[in-house]
Amino acid sequence: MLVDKEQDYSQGKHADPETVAAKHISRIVNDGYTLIRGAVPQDDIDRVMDDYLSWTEKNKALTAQFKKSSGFNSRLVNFHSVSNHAFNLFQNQKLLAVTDGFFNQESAVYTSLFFQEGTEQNIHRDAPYFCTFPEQKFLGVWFALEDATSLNGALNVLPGGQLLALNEYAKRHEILSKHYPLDGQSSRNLFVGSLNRLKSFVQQLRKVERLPEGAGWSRQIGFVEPTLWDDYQAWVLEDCLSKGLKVRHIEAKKGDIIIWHPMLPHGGSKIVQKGNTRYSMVMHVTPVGTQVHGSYLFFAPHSPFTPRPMAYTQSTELMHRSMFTSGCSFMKDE
Ligand SMILES: O=C(O)CCC(=O)C(=O)O
Ligand SMILES: [Fe+2]
Repeated sequence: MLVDKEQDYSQGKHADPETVAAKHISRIVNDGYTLIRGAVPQDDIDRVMDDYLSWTEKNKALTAQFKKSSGFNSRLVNFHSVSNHAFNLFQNQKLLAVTDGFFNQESAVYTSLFFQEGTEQNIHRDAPYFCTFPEQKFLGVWFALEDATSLNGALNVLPGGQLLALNEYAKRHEILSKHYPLDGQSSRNLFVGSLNRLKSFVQQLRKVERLPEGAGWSRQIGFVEPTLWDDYQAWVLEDCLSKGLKVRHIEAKKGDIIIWHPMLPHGGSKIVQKGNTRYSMVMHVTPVGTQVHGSYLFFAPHSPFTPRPMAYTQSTELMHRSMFTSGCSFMKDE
């Protein structure tokens, strides 16, 4: 396993902010991720931690219901919507220069996850559950709220894996068809699907309601599809390794930010020293107004789908950069 050898762009001749942002963007495109060292002041992180501890204290009974066998809390979804300090992590000029620059558009938080310990997640691409329309209008933005090491579980990435995703519609179709056979009129449906997709794009511009998701398939394809997810991620890993890509382990310091490409395969390394926390927060970032869909679009990109207009909050200048959420909640981790 390789260990990240990050170049520090914030020093010397690279120090001009635009040059720094451009280097990070080019690293996201070419390597699939970048690391912005020391981007968040330590005090700002301490405020987020204080908010988390007081929120879990205030919601003690709820928090207790979401304890894992390790004794730590399950992931907390959209904590940024109840903690201004958490949301402020995103209001970071170094970060916004990169995310806005990558999209060439103003970026916003779609959702977020707050983790108390390492996730030990297998290598995966986020894309099936963050399938934007059009695709790849997404970045994973990960904040180290304390040091993440090989002991408490750091991030693992497969640099270059994002470049292998350019021509994989046939593979997605193959995975889908294994579990969701086409309903007898396959070729006709696919043809109609392509036409409908074109029509749907036009209708979307006109904001008209359209056909249900996954029309043409034997049953409705949902937003979250664990079977399709598992098959797809297993194939992604096999494909990357067979092409010689190597897993890289990224140790991060409290205050570092890691940004990953929409198609970068990544995961959480094993927690070697059990019982240690690894506080971190990941924000799923999209250009303001972007529609985010799920498996029904990712695995059947030529089928019609219902548009999902997304409300991005407009109440204050600050919250303009966030999608409207219905508050924060735990998601059971095990
Ligand atoms: O924090 C980690 O260990 C991985 C997080 C992740 O993969 C995600 O939130 O998409
Ligand atoms: Fe992920």
